[in-house]
Parts: sequence; structure tokens; C-alpha cells
Amino acid sequence: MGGVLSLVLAPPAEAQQQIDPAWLTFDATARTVRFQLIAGLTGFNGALNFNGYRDGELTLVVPAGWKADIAFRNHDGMLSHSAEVIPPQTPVPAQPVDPAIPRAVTVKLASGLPPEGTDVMRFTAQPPGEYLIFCGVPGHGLGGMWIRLRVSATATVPELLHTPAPGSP
Ligand SMILES: [Cu+2]
Repeated sequence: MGGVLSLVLAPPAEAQQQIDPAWLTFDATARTVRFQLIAGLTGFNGALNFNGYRDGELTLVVPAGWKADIAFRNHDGMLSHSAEVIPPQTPVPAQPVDPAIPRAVTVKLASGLPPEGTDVMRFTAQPPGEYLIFCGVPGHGLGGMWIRLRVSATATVPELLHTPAPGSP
């Protein structure tokens, strides 16, 4: 069987999710920001992730007072998911709570939007402070399905930051 080239590829290690610049668009003059919040983007953490991140490892920074459109999409082919902005807390709640910012919540908060379900959270980012964006389906937040939102009194433009927990690899 000479001449047959056998190329054996080892299964890739779980790659660290990279921030996709397309997730975040904004208009500094109009002070509006749009963020694509993608539930279960990858299989990471049993798909209990937003944009491939879990446990606060992605932070969306929005200047205080800007209008935010958070375009939620459930990319998970199996589970239903939702999202809401809540105050920072450890551990995160086991089920939905009142949003920390009015209207910063999707429909079907507890039951979740089905695969490919979409909704847009439209709210004004205030007051300044630290928040979490959390999946309200019971148990998902506790399973790691949350990222961070920082409403910043000093930032001049929105940004996305990789924010690994201190001491994590
Ligand atoms: Cu979920």
C-alpha cells in the first residue's frame, strides 16, 4: 500500500474561544451599542455558555447612559436558554430573579427560548456598576452560564474583554 499517505490528526484540545469583533457594533454619536449574545455558541461546558464563555470570563463594557440592544440568539441545538441582567452575586441564582436594569431581560426567562430562538433586550445602560448577564433557565447559571456586563462611568466606547478568573489558566 505504498504511496498511501496516512494523515492522523489528534483531536484538538479544547481551544480557548476568541472574541469575534463582529459581536459588537456601536455608534458613538448616537450612543447606541448592539451586542450579539449567543447562547450555546460552542459545545464548551455542555453548551452552557454565552459566546463560548462561562463563569464571567467575557465582559461587555458599555458606557453609562448608552442605549443597549442585546441581540440574543440560542445557537444550542438541544437546550432552551434565556438571558437577563442581574446584580453580581456568588453563587449566581438557581432560577430567574428581577432584572437589575429595567427591560434587560428576554422573553421566556425561566422556560428558555428554543434552539434558534431570538429576542432583543433593549435598555438604557445605567446606573454605572458591575452586573452579570445570566441564563434564567433553572440551573444553567449555576452551571456556569453567565458573563459580565460593566456599565462604565469612564469608558468612552463599548468593548469586549476576556476576563478570566484570577488564578485560572
Ligand atoms: Cu441556559
